Amino acid sequence: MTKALELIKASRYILIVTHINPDPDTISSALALSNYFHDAKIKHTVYNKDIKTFTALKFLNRFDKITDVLPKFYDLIISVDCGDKKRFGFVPIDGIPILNIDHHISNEDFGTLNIIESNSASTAELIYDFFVKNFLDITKDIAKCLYVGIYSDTQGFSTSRTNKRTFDIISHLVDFGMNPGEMADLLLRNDSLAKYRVIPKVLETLTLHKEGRVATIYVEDNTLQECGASLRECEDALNMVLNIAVVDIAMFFRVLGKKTRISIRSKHNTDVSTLASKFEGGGHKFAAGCSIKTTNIQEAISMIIKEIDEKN
Ligand SMILES: [Mn+2]
Repeated sequence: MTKALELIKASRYILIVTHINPDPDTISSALALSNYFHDAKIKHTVYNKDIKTFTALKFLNRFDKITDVLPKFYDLIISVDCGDKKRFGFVPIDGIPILNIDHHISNEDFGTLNIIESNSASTAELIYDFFVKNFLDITKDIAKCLYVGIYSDTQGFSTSRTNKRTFDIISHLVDFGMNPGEMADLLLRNDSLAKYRVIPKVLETLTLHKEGRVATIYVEDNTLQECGASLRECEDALNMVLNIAVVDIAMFFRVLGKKTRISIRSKHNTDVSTLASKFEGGGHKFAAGCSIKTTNIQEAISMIIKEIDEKN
């Protein structure tokens, strides 16, 4: 039994924490654990502060059990895919042990026990390791969760961290009953009409900077309202503009509360995690994010563009 499983077995009630503004890796990593805990009768809750606005993965077993209400009692936190404690969306009670499972290079080792592997393409792969190292059953439901996390964080097996190991894991997940074709129906061939209304409007905002190396797009609240779309339905636009041959860095801006939130993606070996960290953000080499304290998107765009030098 690994130290992580020892910590789990010694606990009475576990709080699994996924990060604010969730993505499929954090949610599916948590659900893989939740499905195991449920089968093993280990008491737990999966917490996500923003779950009410995230419905994309409702086909995963136990998705409906994720809550934005903290339990009254918990004596272990397992955080998945959270680079720092601010990503929890709440302040944990002092002294509660934290099992920190993550693959962000910027992870601050804030846990009592840290399973951090920044070479790993997804947190879901680290959860897979946890199952294998502890000889735990990977059920079909768990295999589906792990596939979603890996598929999503590798952008469909296309990022530079996708390697033989990724495909070895996927091969095992197929052994455990996960069917990639069925998953593609659920993940890819499942778009809303609103998405196709909003994406052209987001693409209309496309501006190229630095001789075309940097692309910026944005969305405003009234556009979302007109189209009946959510922010998540705009996200493919970011990957689309990154696909333009000359573009090295693509950024998506939107106002959230009193700040402008920026998602940054890159290719051609361009590191954007340092750019995000200049604005107290973080992430990976090719995918990072940050916020700027302004509700003026054009101002936020010029602030970021100023920080991009020839090297990154
Ligand atoms: Mn991740």
